[in-house]
Amino acid sequence: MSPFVSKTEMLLKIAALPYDTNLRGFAKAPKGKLPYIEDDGTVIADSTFIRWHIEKKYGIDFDAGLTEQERGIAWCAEKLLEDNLYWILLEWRWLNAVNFGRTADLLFKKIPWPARPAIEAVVQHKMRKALHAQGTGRHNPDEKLVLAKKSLESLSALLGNKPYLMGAKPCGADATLFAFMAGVFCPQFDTPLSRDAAHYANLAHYVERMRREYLDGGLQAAA
Ligand SMILES: N[C@@H](CCC(=O)N[C@@H](CS)C(=O)NCC(=O)O)C(=O)O
Repeated sequence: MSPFVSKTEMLLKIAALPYDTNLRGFAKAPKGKLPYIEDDGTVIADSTFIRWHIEKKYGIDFDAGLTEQERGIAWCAEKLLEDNLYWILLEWRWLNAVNFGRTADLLFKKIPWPARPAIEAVVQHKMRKALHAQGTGRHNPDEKLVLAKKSLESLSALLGNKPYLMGAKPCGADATLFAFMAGVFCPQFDTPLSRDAAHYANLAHYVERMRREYLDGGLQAAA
């Protein structure tokens, strides 16, 4: 449900660090957003700060073996996903009636009527406001699509025939690429990109490869 949570779980998997998930933590999120982690009493919020915490505390360099230039490219790709494509995906997931219905069925299934429609309306209002403030919400559907396609085409070109984003070994940005592409190609959600998966075959295959290699049994949380 959340690419940032999936990214963090994938980082923990790549680092081979054990962890437990807590699906009821949202109310206590220090920045009002997921993910955050608690590690030996220290709370760290935001997937990027979590990554740096893991690297510092456990002596891991997710980008080991990459040149400075490659590290720069990986960072740019990651932030393209998190700070640009994310907003378009957010709109398709939360403001498209069919996709929102499926999301709400997963997230709000235990909330009884009449509270559920009220909560759904509040959530959608919040998303719409955030999208408008960030700017993506001001583009028309064709403009959003052309931006999303450009991002996917760029990522597909960057990945090319390599097994991972920057070469033969996964790097930090692979956790992010996996998380976002798993969302893009998730069969439960209908988007112009998921309908065009064949056009981005290397990215779709990449998701399956990462899933096979790291998730056997699946991510622990569907947060
Ligand atoms: N920069 C943050 C972004 C986290 C984020 O946007 N999380 C979303 C879930 S995908 C969230 O918790 N949204 C709740 C809200 O905005 O109220 C990170 O990298 O962790």
